[in-house]
Amino acid sequence: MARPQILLYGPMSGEVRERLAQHFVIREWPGSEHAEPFLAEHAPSIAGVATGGDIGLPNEIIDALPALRIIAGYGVGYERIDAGHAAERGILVTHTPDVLNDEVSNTTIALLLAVTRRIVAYDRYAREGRWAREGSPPLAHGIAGKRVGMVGLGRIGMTIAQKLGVFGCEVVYHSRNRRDDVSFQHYPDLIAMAGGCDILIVITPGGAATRHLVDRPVIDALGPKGTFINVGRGSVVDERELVAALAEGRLGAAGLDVFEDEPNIPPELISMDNVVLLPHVGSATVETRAAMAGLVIDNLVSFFEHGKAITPVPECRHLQP
Ligand code: NAP
Ligand code: 8YV
Repeated sequence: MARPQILLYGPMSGEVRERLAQHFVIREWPGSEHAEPFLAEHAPSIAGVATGGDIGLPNEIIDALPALRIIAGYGVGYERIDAGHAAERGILVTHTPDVLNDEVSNTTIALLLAVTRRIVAYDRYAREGRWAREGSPPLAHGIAGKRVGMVGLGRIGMTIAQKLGVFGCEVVYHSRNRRDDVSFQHYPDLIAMAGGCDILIVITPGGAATRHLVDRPVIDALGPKGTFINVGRGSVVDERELVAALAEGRLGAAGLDVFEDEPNIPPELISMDNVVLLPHVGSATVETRAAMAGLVIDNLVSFFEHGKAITPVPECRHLQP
C-alpha cells in the first residue's frame, strides 16, 4: 500500500523529518508565495499535516486539502488550529498534552522565584559592580505562606500547584468549572480571587474564550504588592493595561513567558527591574521538546497504522472509534 503523504507546515527538526520519513511521504510547505502550484500538484493526496502550535494551520489550507484526515499539532495549546472547523469536515486534530507538564511547571516556579527573589536584578547588580561600589542590594520577598491564585488548574496548573505546596504557598484557583478532586478553594469570580492573593499565575489556553480575562479590574485587585506571572498565553492578559499598571506602580512585579504579539515585547517592559521576561520557553528543553515531537509522530503513526490517534483535542474526540 502507498505510504500516506504528510505536509510539514512550518519548521520541524531534522530528527522529526527522519522519523516521519520512515512511515510517510513528506511534503514541505513551500511558503504562501508558492502555495498555488504546490497545492495544484499535491493537495489531492495530502492526508495529514504536522504543524507547530505557534503556527497552526489556516482554514484556507484545511479547506484546500480534500484528502486531509488528521492535523497533528506540536504543543498542547492549539488555538491557532480551528479544531471546530476541522471536526465539521471530519478531520481529527491532535496535540501534545501531559509530556510537558513537568517542564512548564518548573519554568513557572523558576520565573516566580526569579521575580520575587529578584534573581535577574541581583545578577545585573553583581555584574555591574554595584555590590562592591554600593554594598548589598535591597531585600527581596519569600514565597512561603503567600497566597497564590491559579488562573487555570488543568494538567499544567495542577502540577504547578503541587510544586507550590512544597514551597509552603497556599493555593486557590479560578476556572469555569470547580474541580471535585482537589481541596483548593475555587473562585468563580476572578476579581474576588485576585483581591485576596499575593501572586496570580495564568496557565489557561489562549483563544477567544480567554481573551483579556486578566483586565484592569483584575490587575488592580492584585494591586501594588501583587506579583503577576503569565505562562499561559499573552492574549489572556490585556497587555497594555499590564504595562500601564507596572509603570504606574499599581502592580508590584511580573514574570512573563508569553506576550500578545510574539516575538515582540512591549518596549516599556525592557527597562523595568521588577519584571522578568522570557522568550516563550516554558517547555523549551531538549528532553521535553523531544517528547513533544515524539507524540506528534506517534499520533500520526497510530492514526494511519491503527486507525486511532493517541491525544486528540476535545473538539475532535467524537471522531475516534
Ligand atoms: P488544560 O489541562 O486544558 O487546563 C486548562 C485550564 O484552564 C483548566 O483549568 C480550565 O478549566 C481553565 N480554563 C479554560 N478556559 C477557561 C476560561 N475561559 N476561563 C477560566 N479558566 C479557563 O491545559 P494545560 O495542559 O494545563 O495547558 C494550559 C495552557 O498552557 C495551554 O493551552 C497553553 O496555552 C499554555 N502553555 C504554555 C506553555 C509555555 O511554553 N508558556 C507551554 C505549554 C502550555 P475550565 O475548563 O473549568 O475553565
Ligand atoms: C510550545 C506551548 O513552545 O505547548 C504549548 O502550548 O506553548 C509550548 O510548549 C509551542 O506550542 C511550540 O509550538
